[in-house]
Amino acid sequence: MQKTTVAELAFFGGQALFNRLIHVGTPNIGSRDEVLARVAQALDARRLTNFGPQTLEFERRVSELQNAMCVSTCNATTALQIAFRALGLSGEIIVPAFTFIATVHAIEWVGATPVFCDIDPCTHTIDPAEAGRLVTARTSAIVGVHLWGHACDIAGLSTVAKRHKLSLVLDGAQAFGCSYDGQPIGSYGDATVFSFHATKIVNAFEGGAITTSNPQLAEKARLMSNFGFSDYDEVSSVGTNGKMNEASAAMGLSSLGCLSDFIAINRRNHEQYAHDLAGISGISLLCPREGSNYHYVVIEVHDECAIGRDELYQLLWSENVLARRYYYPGCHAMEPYRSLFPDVRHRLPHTERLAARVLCLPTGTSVSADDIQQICRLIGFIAEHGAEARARLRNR
Ligand code: T4K
Repeated sequence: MQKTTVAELAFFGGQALFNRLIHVGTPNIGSRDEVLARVAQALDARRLTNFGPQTLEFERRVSELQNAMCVSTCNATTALQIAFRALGLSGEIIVPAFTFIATVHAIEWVGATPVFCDIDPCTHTIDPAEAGRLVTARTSAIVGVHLWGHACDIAGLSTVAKRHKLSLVLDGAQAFGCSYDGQPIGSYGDATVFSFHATKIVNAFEGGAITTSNPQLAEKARLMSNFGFSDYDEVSSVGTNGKMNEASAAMGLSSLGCLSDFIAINRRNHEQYAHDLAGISGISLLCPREGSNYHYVVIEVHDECAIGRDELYQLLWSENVLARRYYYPGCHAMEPYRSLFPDVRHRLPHTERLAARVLCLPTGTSVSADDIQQICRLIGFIAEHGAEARARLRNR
């Protein structure tokens, strides 16, 4: 039931618009039958992990799709840590502050120092010119993040990395299925890391991968993901347990088979949001770069909007629309980084501005056209009656 008065908003005592929770990140399930059959195969074969046949098949499929070598992992955070260790990174690593915290934690975890870089306000991805200005004698790498499922400026970053002889690692956790300049996204940089977490476009319950065109790096990463074992009784490097298991690979393979359908659904949803949000004063929708997988629907709530981002967020949650403030307040404003680098926010104006304005809206296979229409009408209603809603919120 759409609202006709502000008093009907659920936050003020009305009935919630949806009688179920609508999340950002509800998993795409794909073919349930294929997943169950593949898990049964693993059980029948009693081969559950340690590079079993389904994991190897998953790696082959990823490798074909990305036109690069693939090392599967248990998640993307571990994949980032392994990639950084395998590349021998140390000292300072330049990274956007506007990303999921895992990108930065992985740098800190391997003992390097994250150097926060601002973003391009149009694409929300790392600004290569700013990255260039942050290079010092201690810099070993730049980490670009393909945020929201669209590519960062790989050409710009590659130029800076080449000029200063730095490694370029690309965090493609959100970007499986994307392309850049017509090529699969995983074929760029020294290494790209993907996530196959439940909330990602291709999911393996939990999972990750490193893709690279460098065979020595792939070999090192592979050893590191399995404790450094090079043979039954031989360990040849430091390592961790970063292996993917067979149930995850089963889910991942089934999910990969649906990738083009998932992208098409995301794209259709995005187009509908663009249509249904058009004309709402003070709200804009991020237009993804060419080659996107449309995995996130990202709006900005501008100062001209009659309602603030956080107020809109609060009102949407009461209606069971669980929009997310990714990536608020920015990695630099979370511990331990807030204490380690208390002054860094002054050189991150775009990050700070966006962290206060951005809202991600639900999309993916669990969200219908009707859901989107209702969500957009609700946002339009709140924006239109923003002054009254705001006054009521303040008086509570
Ligand atoms: N780099 C980047 C740029 C990343 O975005 C990520 C992860 C990583 C690295 C690290 O990748 P992994 O190590 O995770 O492979 C979620 C995900 O947990 C995280 O994987 C993802 N990025 C991040 C953007 O989103 P949270 O803390 O927001 O997750 P959570 O639990 O709030 O889940 C989101 C919503 O999804 C929930 O409100 C409900 C729904 N959901 C979630 C799960 C797990 C379901 O409906 N079913 C489920 O099974 O981080």
